[in-house]
Amino acid sequence: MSAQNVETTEGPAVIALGANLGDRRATLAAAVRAIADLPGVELTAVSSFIETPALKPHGVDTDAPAYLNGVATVLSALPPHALLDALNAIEHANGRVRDEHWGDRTLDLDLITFAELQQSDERLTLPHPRAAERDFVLRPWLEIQPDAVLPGRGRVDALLSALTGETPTEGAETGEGR
Ligand code: A4P
Ligand code: MG
Repeated sequence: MSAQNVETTEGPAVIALGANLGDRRATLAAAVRAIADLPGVELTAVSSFIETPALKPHGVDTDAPAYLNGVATVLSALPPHALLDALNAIEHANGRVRDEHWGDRTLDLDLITFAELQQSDERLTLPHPRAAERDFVLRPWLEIQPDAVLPGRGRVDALLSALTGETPTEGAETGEGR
């Protein structure tokens, strides 16, 4: 196999799942099944689902319904934009309505990383621009991939400890992420 078609090369990808309306656990489980059923996509791991307070543009909102968040990893033969389209279709099938920015939602699927790609256009930014600041993404990701690295930002364990003030357990002395 030649490596000339880098754009369409199969890649490992990280998907963040969130829900704060309806039967959150059932919705996330349905989303995981739908991801696993996508042609060209192999589900490789799913984290546990954690309860997190809703983050709104003005800060944490404890009056809003809490989220259930998790992370799944896949091996995708779909290129990044096609994978994002497929994730949007799964959101739509699960009743997602886009109105308020960061509004409450039955299902949010974000593409956190696709291989080592660092790129941005009007539809897709990789890695996801806010992933490094979100413990509800980093913590479940770390659970299923302890050596995870966020391209351009460094090790996920170091990013999470910088965020929470917790000491990383081991091997996180990258000098990045402070
Ligand atoms: N887009 C660009 N890059 C990406 C990417 N890497 N992954 C574009 C997914 N989408 C990407 O997203 C808005 C636009 O981003 C899309 O048109 C897509 O092409 P959206 O899903 O329509 O809207 P959104 O999710 O409300 O906006 P956004 O900015 O993606 O919000 P976030 O960053 O996803 O935050 N609190 C808790 N506790 N848990 C949560 O999961 N989630 C959010 C949403 C807010 N607060 C939360 C949580
Ligand atoms: Mg989103």
